[in-house]
Amino acid sequence: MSKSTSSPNKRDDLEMLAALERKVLWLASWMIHNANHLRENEDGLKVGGHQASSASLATIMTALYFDVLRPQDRIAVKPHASPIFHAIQYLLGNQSRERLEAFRGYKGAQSYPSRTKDVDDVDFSTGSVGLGVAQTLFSSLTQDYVRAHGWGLGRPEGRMVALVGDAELDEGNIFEALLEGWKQGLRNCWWIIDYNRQSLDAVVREGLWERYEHLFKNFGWNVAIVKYGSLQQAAFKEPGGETLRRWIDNCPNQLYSALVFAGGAAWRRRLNDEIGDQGDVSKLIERRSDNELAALMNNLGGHDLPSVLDAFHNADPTKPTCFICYTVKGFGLPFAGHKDNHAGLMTPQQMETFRQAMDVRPGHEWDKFEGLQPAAEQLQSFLARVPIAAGSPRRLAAPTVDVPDNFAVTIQPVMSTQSGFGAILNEIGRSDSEFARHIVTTSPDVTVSTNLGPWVNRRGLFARQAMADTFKREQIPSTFNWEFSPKGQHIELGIAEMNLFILLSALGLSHTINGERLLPIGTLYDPFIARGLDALNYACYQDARFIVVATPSGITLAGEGGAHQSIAEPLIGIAQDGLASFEPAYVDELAAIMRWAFTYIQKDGDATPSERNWLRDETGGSVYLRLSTRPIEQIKRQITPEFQQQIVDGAYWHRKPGPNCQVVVAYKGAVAPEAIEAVGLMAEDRRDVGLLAITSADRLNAGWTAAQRARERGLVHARSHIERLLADVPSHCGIVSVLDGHPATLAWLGAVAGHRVRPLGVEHFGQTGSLADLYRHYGIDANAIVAAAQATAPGRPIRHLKALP
Ligand SMILES: Cc1ncc(C[n+]2csc(CCOP(=O)(O)OP(=O)(O)O)c2C)c(N)n1
Ligand SMILES: [Mg+2]
Repeated sequence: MSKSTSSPNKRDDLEMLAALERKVLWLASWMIHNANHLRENEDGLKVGGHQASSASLATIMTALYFDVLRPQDRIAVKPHASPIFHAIQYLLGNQSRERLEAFRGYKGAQSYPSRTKDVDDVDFSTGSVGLGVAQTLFSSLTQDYVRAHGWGLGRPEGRMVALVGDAELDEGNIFEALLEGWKQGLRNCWWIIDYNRQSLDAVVREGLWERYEHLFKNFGWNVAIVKYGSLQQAAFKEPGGETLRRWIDNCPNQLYSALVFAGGAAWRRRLNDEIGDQGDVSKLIERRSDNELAALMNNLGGHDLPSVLDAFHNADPTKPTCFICYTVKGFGLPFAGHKDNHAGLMTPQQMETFRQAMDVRPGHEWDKFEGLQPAAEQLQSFLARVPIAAGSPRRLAAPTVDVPDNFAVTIQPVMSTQSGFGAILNEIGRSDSEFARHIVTTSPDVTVSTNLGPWVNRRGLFARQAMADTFKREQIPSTFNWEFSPKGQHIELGIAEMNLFILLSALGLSHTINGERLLPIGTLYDPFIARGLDALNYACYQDARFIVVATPSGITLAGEGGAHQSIAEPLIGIAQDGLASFEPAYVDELAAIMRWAFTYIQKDGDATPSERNWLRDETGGSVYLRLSTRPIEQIKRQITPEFQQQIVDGAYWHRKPGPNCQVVVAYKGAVAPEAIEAVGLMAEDRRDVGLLAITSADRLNAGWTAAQRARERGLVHARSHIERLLADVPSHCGIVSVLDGHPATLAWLGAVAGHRVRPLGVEHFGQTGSLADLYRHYGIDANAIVAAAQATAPGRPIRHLKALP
């Protein structure tokens, strides 16, 4: 059957696998039933569980986990196959009965496999369909990157495997990834399609497998079609077998599903009606009882252990492979094949019948080997021998990379944060330090326009095969040296922000997957965060670690055009879990933040918040830097460690307000010059005006929330950074907040200590113009700040205030 040494070429092993397949299906079904039964009265809701979706992968996952996978392989399991996954882990000793009993409940086994919330060695989280699939592709590229740089060569190469629902292939991000995989010479990647021809609502279109086959082949993949099980293959060799095969091939998806659901007698009626008068094939049908006939017709390749094992063990290792495995949604369960089965749950009566069929005694539902034919000791020793068990737990770790104390950067008198970013990386790029070597950058076709050019010039582009820069070879002058080599440190992506974030997710998990740490930085235009947002969220959910640099941003990009203006991103920066966001105004602030960020993305401590800022700095996370192309006059100043800390905590007094302060201007990012100008304009008419520089609304807000929660729990002395900063600001003082982004980003500042606040910002977009035009148009220029101050902090008329248009 197989050429591979690890394949179960012994009959005994096949028997073991068949028994385990039965057990896996039972445990998954019981887990779902049990959870629903226990909890349906708690809140009137059933917890659900996707019995049917799980069942269609029972055979394939049994073959993978108990035979095919090796410790170095990594797998993304289709979200709704989570019960099967947990059942397998339970059998392997990696999952507890308590957690299975609490399936979908608080601290129980998760509804969809989760790297961060499950305990049973989930390689890649899944849930938002399509993303886990693409993650395997980018993880394979990451593995290539790591090995090409001479790391991790002591470990064997792993295959990155995705179990893919057929309807999951409707997600566009999968095709974006395919294209990128083709460009980068993908290998070591398997996508196993659960071709049950059912989605959530529907039965899928006819002939999709042909489109998939052509498509994958076009992108350089091998395609293995696992259509017929071994019973069917044997029947096709009987007289009349070819007629049966033709009938199966021509049977529409809807009808096949309906007949699977209806069972043996229905199959007989239909087959007799359509091919029953054709001699040999009639005899072939007649020779079988109803049950045997149903078993034959249901014996699609994806439910036949010998067929799937054969396909997996014979895959060509030099290419990525797509397996199209024919399956039945709900296989082995009473609603198998029914188009409404997606959310279907077995009734207590059906479960009882199933229990009896599985030879499970009441009270022994969780016993691992209950009702199985091979002896328990045999099964236990088989499980101890399965290849994947040799490497458990498979989550790896890597030491942290030291970050220099300071980033040397020559700050020009007038400079934008975007060019500051380019200059800082350029300086890092000069060095041959371990730190510089571990940085990997990537960008979806905006490498140069986000200022990564100088870094790429120094460190080169990555490709497994070297490729010279033709312009350079032809001696045509160019600012950029575009040479690809296995040593390059920039991964050039096509214009697809989903790919950017999924690649960052893969690079940012390298320490746990490859045991080698990378320091990934991705750049893109700020508005296009929205394009890749679900993938960014996914990367954070998996706890991947990276820095994303978004530039240009806001309406400050002025002439770049209305379509590229971003408004909501600062709110995303506040709301996105696992992502600390910053929007500095000055390059020295940026350097301080970047230095901190490289350490933060490597942190892996517990979640105890620091008493200083009430942030979870020891836990670490990823970082989002919102930068700007606007050159602004820099300030000559010393960044002391205390000052650096304030910048990182989210704010500092640019101009500390006096005791009689009437108004504070709180600004964030590129509007710093307007805020400064406004403070100057009202200096004569308002007392002790304060100027608060905000570098991170996100961290200020998170610290404030956490400190309040801590106080409510009894830690009466808890104080956050923003509470300390505003503590001495008199309560009658008004605050005008301003940023190039949605005003709600800073509107909460008034709630910290009960000040009136007038939040300025951008709520509408799309207008082109010069910077001055746009700031005036949207109301974030100095005059708008002064007008807001006049309204918020009444007093004598501010004489420099011009009438507003
Ligand atoms: C991005 C996203 N959109 C929608 C859903 C809801 N959803 C979950 S599974 C599914 C389709 C299931 O079809 P398929 O992938 O064929 O798996 P099957 O149920 O057949 O096993 C949908 C729409 C989701 N999880 N993620
Ligand atoms: Mg499906």
